[in-house]
Amino acid sequence: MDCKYTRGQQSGKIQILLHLGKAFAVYTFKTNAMKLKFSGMMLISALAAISCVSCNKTRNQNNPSDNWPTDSIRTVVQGLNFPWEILWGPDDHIWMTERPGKISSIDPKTGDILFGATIPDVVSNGEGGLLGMALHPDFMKNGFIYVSYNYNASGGYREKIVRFTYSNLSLNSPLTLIENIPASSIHNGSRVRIINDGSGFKLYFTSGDASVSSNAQDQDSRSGKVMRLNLDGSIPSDNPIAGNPIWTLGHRNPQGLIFANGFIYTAEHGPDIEDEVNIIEKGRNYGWPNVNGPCDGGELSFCNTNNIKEPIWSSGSSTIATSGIDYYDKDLIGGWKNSILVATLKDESLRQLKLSNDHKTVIQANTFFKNQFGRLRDICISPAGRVYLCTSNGGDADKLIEISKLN
Ligand SMILES: [Ca+2]
Ligand SMILES: [Ca+2]
Repeated sequence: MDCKYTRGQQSGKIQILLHLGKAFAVYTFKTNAMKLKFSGMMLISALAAISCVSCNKTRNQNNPSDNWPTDSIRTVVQGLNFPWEILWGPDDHIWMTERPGKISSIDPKTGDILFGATIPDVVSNGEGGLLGMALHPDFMKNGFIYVSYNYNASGGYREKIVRFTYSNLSLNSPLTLIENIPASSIHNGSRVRIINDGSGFKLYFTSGDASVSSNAQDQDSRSGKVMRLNLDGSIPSDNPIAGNPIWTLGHRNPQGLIFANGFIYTAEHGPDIEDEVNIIEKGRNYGWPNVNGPCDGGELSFCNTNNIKEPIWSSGSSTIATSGIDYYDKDLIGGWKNSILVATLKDESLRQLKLSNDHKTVIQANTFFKNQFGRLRDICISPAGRVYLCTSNGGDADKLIEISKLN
């Protein structure tokens, strides 16, 4: 039984359905004698599927047992062009966007590109282009892929979220969920996540201030926000402002977004001081451009009157350019357990932010791989605990790197 492309109990259940479906398809029209055979096939199929669940469980216990490296740092794919989002899909492939407009899926073990397609109306301008991506929780059934990208509209350079349906090795049926978000050659935010926040699965995504900093404080502008939609693009009835996709305001350029420990964490770029990691709370104001990092000095009066939520970590008097983040809770790299991992661009490093037991504060910060790979844009983590990084150096020389052990 090949379990390579299945994972966890949910996949096991799907496998059972697939087997039964196949048996029904083949044998339902047969005679009584064949019905016996059908029952036998059902049993064999069910047993095979159960055994698959069993071996998947083994594999998911952070203890990889195949010949996949567990003791190295290696390049999985090279020759990439500004990869922006990397995520571990429910099909156990790494799904990736590249800024000029390409979506790929990658076999993380071999580096083989299993699928690639380019979205035709992506316009890459400076830091803009095809940016964030998320897969629907039932991706294996419905093939829904959500992407955030920049395009040219009649009013100028804009950003939108589009849902594609992945089927027959192509992206089909584009459905625009939200559009006309202001965009710029800098500060486009655009990280996308699907999060079950207690009201079912919602689409969360970030926007940058698109070079107009005052828009981040304007609740009628979609710039400089964390926004929240239903998965069909409609606005949830329990958003802070009726009929408005805005969940929080006062963000400069949030390029990190993750849900862990019951919290939504963001990372965002500061100007020349105070990159931030925040915990996102409904309706709160995160300060930009009136407040940088924690509330202090001349910021205090604004903080006191504007429901400001201070960051749980900030970079102080300089910046490192925080981009994609993920939360590490695996055993494979034990020193990273209970940490937010942050890809940094300017600092050309991975930053580990060790969390407190209640996950609300950062108790230690450590730097890894300084100047080793160049600028880092994003991170994803496999169920076995391997960490993947993508670089952002350009020149068709970007890489997907696998970390399974620290030196
Ligand atoms: Ca802030
Ligand atoms: Ca401050």
